[in-house]
Amino acid sequence: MPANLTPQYKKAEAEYRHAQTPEDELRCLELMLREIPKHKGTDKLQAELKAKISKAKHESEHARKTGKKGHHGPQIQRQGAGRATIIGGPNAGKSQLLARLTRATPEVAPYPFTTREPQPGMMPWEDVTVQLVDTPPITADFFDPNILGLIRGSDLVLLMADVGNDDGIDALPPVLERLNLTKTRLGNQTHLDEEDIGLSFTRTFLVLNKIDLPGYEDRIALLMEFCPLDFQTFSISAEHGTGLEELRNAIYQSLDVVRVYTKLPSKKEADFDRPFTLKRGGTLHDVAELVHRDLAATFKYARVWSTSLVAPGTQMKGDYVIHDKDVVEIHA
Ligand SMILES: Nc1nc2c(ncn2[C@@H]2O[C@H](COP(=O)(O)OP(=O)(O)O)[C@@H](O)[C@H]2O)c(=O)[nH]1
Ligand SMILES: [Mg+2]
Repeated sequence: MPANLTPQYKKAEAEYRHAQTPEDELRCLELMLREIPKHKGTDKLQAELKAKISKAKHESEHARKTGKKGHHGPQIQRQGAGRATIIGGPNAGKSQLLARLTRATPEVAPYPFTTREPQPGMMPWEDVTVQLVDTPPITADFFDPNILGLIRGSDLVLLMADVGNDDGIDALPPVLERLNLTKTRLGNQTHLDEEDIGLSFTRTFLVLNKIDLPGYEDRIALLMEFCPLDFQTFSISAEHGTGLEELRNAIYQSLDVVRVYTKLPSKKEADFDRPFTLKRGGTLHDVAELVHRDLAATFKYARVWSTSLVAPGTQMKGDYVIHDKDVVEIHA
């Protein structure tokens, strides 16, 4: 029987994937259990949620007692409109890509394992930013488990392969094999498995790097033959900059967010420096929540300036769906 999961459930599920601490995880799981449609088709899912809740309670208790925060390894706070994590074998050009798309200055070197810890950087896109996280390489012998938490908390994974060298394409299958041994997988879309909520898929782009080197076309053809992947694919040269703007745009577009500028009733102008971003389909109510939890509770109406509305400053209710670049003035 199909589970017919509701949008409310899916929202709770998305939050769960981004949970950074055991407490947060517990809160999201309880919300998921509350929101899950209660019928035969979701029996298994409900049982799993209950099991996860009791485990999360245990972990949260443990964290409180020992004073340890979280269990996902070194924490990198999510920032910006979303997060994309860069993974791949050694020397794929992961750090070079981070250096190219952000202001971060990771070490880029022609030998493996230069990157030992995940490192974030902020990628500008128009007037917003997206967090990119560079990671240590994944090989048959080396796998930093912190990568799993990062992938789960990401909106997108950039799976990189070096198509400039024969070793480069050989390094890709072990990355997938290592991940397939875990419950953190790469996919075409981001979702939790409906049968097993522990199994998480994160949307992935395949990024083929070093197309400035000769013979890359043959290697791409070979790679597609022995390692067919149906991920959206980009061919770039991180060093020379080829294909980077297309990739930058696709990374932002994949987040599927809209921008909204807030304006105080007492001010003439909106705050155009720092837009909030929210998932496409988000409402005025969601904006109020982003500004402040209390504001969501006391929200009365908002005046909205939008290309989707004829009159500027129209009064709208909480269920108004935000369009990109709307200006809103919330009244509580
Ligand atoms: N020819 C070429 N070399 C690159 C490119 N991107 C990175 N490299 C080189 O590949 C090596 C590994 O790059 P790095 O970013 O450290 O790889 P990482 O181990 O995946 O982080 C360095 O010597 C880089 O200069 C590229 O687009 N073309
Ligand atoms: Mg590196």
